[in-house]
Amino acid sequence: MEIVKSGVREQLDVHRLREQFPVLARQVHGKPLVYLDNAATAQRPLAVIEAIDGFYRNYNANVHRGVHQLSVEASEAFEQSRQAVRRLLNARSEREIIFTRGTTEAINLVANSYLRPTIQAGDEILVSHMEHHSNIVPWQLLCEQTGAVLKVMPINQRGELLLDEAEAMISERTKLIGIVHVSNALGTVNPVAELCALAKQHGVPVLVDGAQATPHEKVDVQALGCDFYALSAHKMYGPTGIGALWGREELLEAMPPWQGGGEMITRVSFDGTTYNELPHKFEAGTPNIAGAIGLGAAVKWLEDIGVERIAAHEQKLLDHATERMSEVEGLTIIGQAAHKGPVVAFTLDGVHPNDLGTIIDHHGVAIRTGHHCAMPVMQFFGVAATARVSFACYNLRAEIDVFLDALEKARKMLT
Ligand code: C6P
Repeated sequence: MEIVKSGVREQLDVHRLREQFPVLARQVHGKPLVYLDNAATAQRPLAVIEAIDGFYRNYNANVHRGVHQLSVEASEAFEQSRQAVRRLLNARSEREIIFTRGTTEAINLVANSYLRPTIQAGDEILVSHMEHHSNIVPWQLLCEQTGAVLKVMPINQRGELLLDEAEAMISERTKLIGIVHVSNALGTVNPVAELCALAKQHGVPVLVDGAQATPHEKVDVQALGCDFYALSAHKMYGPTGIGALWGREELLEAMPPWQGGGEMITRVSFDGTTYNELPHKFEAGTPNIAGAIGLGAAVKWLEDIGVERIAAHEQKLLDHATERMSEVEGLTIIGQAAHKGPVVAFTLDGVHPNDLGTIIDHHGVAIRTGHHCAMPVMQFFGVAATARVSFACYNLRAEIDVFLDALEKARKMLT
């Protein structure tokens, strides 16, 4: 699949790539599907669908528990997926990769197991104004229960983090900084490495919400200098209900388990229990085995295609969409950062985004409308909701044109 010519990989053959995604061949309301809701969840390639199917057909068994052949095969596949996630993030060790239900659970794990045991009243947690609710509410819960304080790092009107102001907020009271790598609501790619370097000077750990980053760019947690990194498989062509938390081994070692049950122990008696080693200490109960295997397949698939090639293709789509959408009367793009992922959120004068989304859907085009689980950033921009198109490796320039035709028809109908 990988084509290398004199060291440079060729551009994506998007038409061929699309054949690997069965759902893209379907029609919606009698029109060819144009799927532009990839930030909500991407579609799955055959490699992922078949990996999950293959597990259930051929070697379905519980992991780490049986001596029988099926369990051995399932355990091997499960652990190979952990290795794949380790490679994806360039983590030092597979001991640092904890399977979770997704980004949300990964962040809750850090809130409950890393911060809760040590945080005191008056301590501070910093997050940016553009966070998804999953990087706000777990900290608010913790603050309510402990008297700690959640503080907001400001952004500008383009939707960029104000790094100097953020640095000025870091003090000896700061116990953690949470930052989204790529904003789902604006598309902003945050200067994570710079923020981590600043935080490090103050000895403050940084958790990165990578849900929207891993499908679009090469992530290297060691180069970023962060301490925790959260991801969801379903944003990167893998299944729902599975994701991962990466954490620095020394931090994870020192953290207590956050859920108790099978798998996370070495010995249990009524006199006391000893916990399993990393990463199993944080994986109580039977895990989402098929999901993890699907996630491993998604990582391998991304490696085969090449995230850099995907990013180059998506950048062209983003440029084309931004240019054409800027010409639409009454349309305002919300989120105009200099460095953006393939997301364009917008409002249209006098039109509710939900009405727009419904009409556009009748042209076969799937977009997302609403607050995108990022209400504080909507409040910052003074809007209740936006419409959002978000691109993936299989999207075509021509699909953006179909969307724009549908948008124009909707605009004429609604204004
Ligand atoms: N954003 C969107 O349409 P989960 O649900 O745990 O897989 O991911 C949550 C999450 C966390 N952070 C960011 C930046 C996200 O974009 C998301 C999911 C979807 O934008 C659903 S609201």
